[in-house]
Amino acid sequence: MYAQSLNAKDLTPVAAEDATKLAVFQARIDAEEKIEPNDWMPEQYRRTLIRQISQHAHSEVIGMQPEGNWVTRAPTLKRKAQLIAKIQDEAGHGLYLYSAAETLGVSREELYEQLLSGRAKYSSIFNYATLNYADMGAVGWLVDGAAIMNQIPLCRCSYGPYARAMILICKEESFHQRQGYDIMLAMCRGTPEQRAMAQDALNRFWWPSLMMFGPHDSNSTHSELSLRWKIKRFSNDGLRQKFLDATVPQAHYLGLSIPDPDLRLNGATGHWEHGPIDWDEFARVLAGDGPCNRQRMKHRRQSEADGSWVREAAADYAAKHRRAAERAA
Ligand code: FAQ
Repeated sequence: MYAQSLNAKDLTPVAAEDATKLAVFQARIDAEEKIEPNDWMPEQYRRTLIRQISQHAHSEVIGMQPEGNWVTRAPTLKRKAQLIAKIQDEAGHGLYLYSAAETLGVSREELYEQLLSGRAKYSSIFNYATLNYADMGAVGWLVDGAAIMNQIPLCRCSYGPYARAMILICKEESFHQRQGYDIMLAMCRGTPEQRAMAQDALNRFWWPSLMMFGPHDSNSTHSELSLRWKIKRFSNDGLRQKFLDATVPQAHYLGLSIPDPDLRLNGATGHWEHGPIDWDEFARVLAGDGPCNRQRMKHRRQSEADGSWVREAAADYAAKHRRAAERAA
């Protein structure tokens, strides 16, 4: 996904790295030591982290849009305050993550440019529309639920700044997931119309949430190296399975049905099994042809343009103070 440019041809392949340095690096990873910004690291480790962390940051920033759509229409003051707090958290996560990426030697301007030019992508899930208020419940419950499942292991990522950033982020994601489930619970205990809205939101967000974990392991290009370097701790399918096992009973508790006729509990393994995922849909969304890709990018570019005067004013103000300090020196 993300910064295809980061897969550029000038990348030093792992095989071309200094063998001794590589062995020491791997031994540190195996010993669960954290890699810090000034430590030696293989070029591909750096690039993989920049790609993943920046994608994650872009996802948080773009991920504010589907929810921003409902701030003015949240049903009560309490729900509105929760939604605003959640969206603010997501802005904060984006800033944290951009800072973590910057420690790897990439500038924030470059990362923004990659997003705005469409070279860097963001999570597929944020290209789906939020059509009714129950979607705020489904996003919190399922999307933040999937995000936490993926992100708790990232607190143990081998790269120190990313791992440390994830600790606060996961605490906040946990609140997000709970407020989403609380919305679903309230709607499922409400009128038949509210229950129908909750079921409709689950129907639309179920499959895209499963897709969030990425392609099947057999098609995951980056997993092997990311697992070896302990950037990822679990494979895409491994995390998807954990999500499924945690979420299906939650749906049943709500009295909702999962929109998957093939869903079954495997008595022998004790795990839930899902039907086939529509990978063509996933590919279309990644290629920029999902329901809201164009709208999301248009909005982001407009926000960037609208904010340019603030950045210019801040830069002028900083320059003015720098000149004053120089004159006084
Ligand atoms: N969407 O080889 P893999 C959130 C791409 S934050 C789009 O398996 P990897 C909070 C992948 O880049 C959500 N593209 O890749 C929130 C690669 O393409 P490339 C974001 C995807 O990196 C909640 C190709 O497919 N979370 O939700 C997706 O090892 C509510 C092959 O894939 C993170 O970013 C996808 N879903 O594993 C905010 C967590 N999946 O680059 C607001 C950190 C895969 O070769 C509201 N990221 N691709 O062209 C990760 O853990 C990993 O990057 C994965 C993908 C697991 C997402």
